[in-house]
Amino acid sequence: MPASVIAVDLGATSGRVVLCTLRDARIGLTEVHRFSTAARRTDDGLRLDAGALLADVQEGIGKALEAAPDGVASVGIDCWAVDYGLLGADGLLGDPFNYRDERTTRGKAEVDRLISPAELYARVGIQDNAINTVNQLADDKLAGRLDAAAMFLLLPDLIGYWLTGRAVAERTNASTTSLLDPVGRGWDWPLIDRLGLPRRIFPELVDPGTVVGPITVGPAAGIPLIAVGSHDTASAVVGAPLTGPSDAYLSSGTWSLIGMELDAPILTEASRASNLTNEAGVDATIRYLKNVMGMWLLSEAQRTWADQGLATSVADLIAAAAQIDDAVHFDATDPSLLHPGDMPGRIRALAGDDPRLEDPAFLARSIFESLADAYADTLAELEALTGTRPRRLVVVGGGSHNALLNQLTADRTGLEVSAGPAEATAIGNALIQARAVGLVTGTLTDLRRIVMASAELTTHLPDPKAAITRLSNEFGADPAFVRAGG
Ligand code: LRH
Repeated sequence: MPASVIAVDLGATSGRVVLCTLRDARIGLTEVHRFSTAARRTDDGLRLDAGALLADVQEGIGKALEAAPDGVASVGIDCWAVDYGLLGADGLLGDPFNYRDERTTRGKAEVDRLISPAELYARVGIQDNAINTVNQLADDKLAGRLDAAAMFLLLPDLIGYWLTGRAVAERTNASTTSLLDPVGRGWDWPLIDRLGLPRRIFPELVDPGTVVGPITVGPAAGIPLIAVGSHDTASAVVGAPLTGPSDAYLSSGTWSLIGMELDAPILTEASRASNLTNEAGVDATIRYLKNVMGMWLLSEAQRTWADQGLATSVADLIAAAAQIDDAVHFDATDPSLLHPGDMPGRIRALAGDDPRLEDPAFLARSIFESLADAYADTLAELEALTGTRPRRLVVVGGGSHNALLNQLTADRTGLEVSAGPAEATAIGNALIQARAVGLVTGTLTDLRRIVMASAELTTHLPDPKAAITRLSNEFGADPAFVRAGG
């Protein structure tokens, strides 16, 4: 049996195909193909080129096979959540919409008309977020786009269907539709009926680790496709080096997903008020987390600056932001920041129009400070709602390279921050395949031991001076007074 598997990881800005090799209880990664996954603004909304995604996935699989002289045991695909394709009798009914399209406002109004947000949360436990599949499907219903639909497939399942001919809905991603019962873990049929969505379009649910079937087309024909944690965040959590239930995680990329791994969902009104979500995790865990806007704030600001002729790189912005110790703070979970458009302008509107925000370095610093605030607030909510005090924060994903943000996070939360691996999603994807084909065995704890043995992790400890400021803010004391030991 070959010791390698192919992880296809589709992120919101780029996709990558990674050859992952398991040897001596360690995992090694070789990225063989990287490509853009960005949505395109068309006359008919913000759309994804699903055909181009498939072509890049096939190209990457071909390159991975060339790089694996002993062959590969399997292939697995993960992708960002909530987006999907509708299939009719003759294939795809138009290019899939992206969740940042404004249509979700219409769809959400329709969902709110048919079921109150409180009742919906108590049933499915998913955050109230315009991007959710349920809102997108409601818009499709209003536009008549479901009439000819035979099937709805979330993006990784859609690509899997094109590769194998078998249509399934992998559970971790299916939970982000807001149409899954988080306890019984099946489609919530009474809810689907109430929303006027046709039952016929919902495919059979499968768990991560299921063999979807042999790939029938392209360079990997004959190799099995394994359903992994096909929601990228589910795979990232598998690949996060958590050492126990009191380790919190932050999957840091386009979004910042900050949360804890639980055994059972929390469906209370208090949980809804904090807008924490109960997404399905691998091995029937619950990913209890919050969506914070993340690096999108910076990348979208960079796009605005580029339109104004100002080229900036993330590395330069971080370096410049590290030289500043002043910032304005805004709510990095505010829904007004979701859609594409003038990000500096929207942040200025949220942060009281401070003219210093014209300076990219000051804006970057303000973004990082505001993200760290949101992380600290969320950790406090997680503690209150789970009854478990987070002991350590494990940051994974591309954002784990941002040492300034890691340090601000340690200072603001008072927790040890462990950073890495940046490729946790591909690792989590690969480990679930490796377990399914028998290359490794064990629980998530065992799989995470492989991550810890393979990755270089960096630790950021809270600065004692920041701890004094934090405590004095908490207790309302004057920092000078605290310092004087009074
Ligand atoms: C991160 C992510 C996140 C979802 C969003 C749609 O890539 O999957 O977990 O909420 O994208």
